[in-house]
Amino acid sequence: MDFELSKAQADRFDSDGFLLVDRIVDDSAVDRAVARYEPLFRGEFETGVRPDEVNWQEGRDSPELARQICCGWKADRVIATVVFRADIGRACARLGGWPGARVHVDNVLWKPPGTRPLAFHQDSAYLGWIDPPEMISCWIALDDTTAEGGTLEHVRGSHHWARDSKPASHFHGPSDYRSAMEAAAKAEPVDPEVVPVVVPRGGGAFHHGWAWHGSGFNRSANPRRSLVVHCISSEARFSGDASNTGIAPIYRRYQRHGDLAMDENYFPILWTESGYRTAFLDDYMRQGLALAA
Ligand SMILES: O=C(O)CCC(=O)C(=O)O
Repeated sequence: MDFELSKAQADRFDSDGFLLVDRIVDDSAVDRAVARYEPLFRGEFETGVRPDEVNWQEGRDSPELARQICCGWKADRVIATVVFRADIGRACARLGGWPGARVHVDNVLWKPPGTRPLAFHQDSAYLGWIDPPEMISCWIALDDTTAEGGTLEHVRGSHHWARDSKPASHFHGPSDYRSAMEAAAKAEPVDPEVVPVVVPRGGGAFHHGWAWHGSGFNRSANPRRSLVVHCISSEARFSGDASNTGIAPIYRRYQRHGDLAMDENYFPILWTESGYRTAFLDDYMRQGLALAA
């Protein structure tokens, strides 16, 4: 385990709702993950398993839109070599105040030059089907990021705003991508301070599930690729709320009948303070490293 948060970083996260970090993973991890982007978005799934959400596929979707896949780890063991890192789980658990962290989903994101925004939102607004509906995310830049390059943007202190937003009705590509956040800021009322995540490749940002975030047009000449590990508490369970909002229809398929426990085959535990980690992860990562070698 390499990445370790300092107390000062954790304190900054508590007050801002996000934390920028210059290095989370090394260059070899970045190179490995980037090499899988083209095949994944062509629909070539190394394990033979389709990711839970394929929001963009070559030949099917508009080249103007940002490319997104959720749960790339199920389709590609090389992607899993980053997503399943225990140090990322430990950092998310510490920031969440949890005894441990498990993966809810990953996001494989690719914004080529000229592509459109992703709407501002609060991640926890999508989690009514999880108890507790809390998330801490680790967003890893796979390219150096710039403010004009469509990088992720956070709003300082917005995790303290009202926790009543709804999942975005138009997530992929809206020109007015900040509008829901601006309405929420007006209701507070506060003047929102938007902070772009400008970091070298391998760096990134952690964010709180109630922090408002999104990203604008990629107006640069360079791609903006990133890999996000969205963690929930190792103790999280299904909430029993059968409403159909947000992403519940996709992920509640993994709930066993009459049982609120989250199955580690689909929501694996990365790290706990007692030393527990889901059994298949290390072998799965070893296989991914061998494939990438
Ligand atoms: O990378 C982006 O543009 C959006 C990422 C995001 O929404 C997230 O990490 O929660």
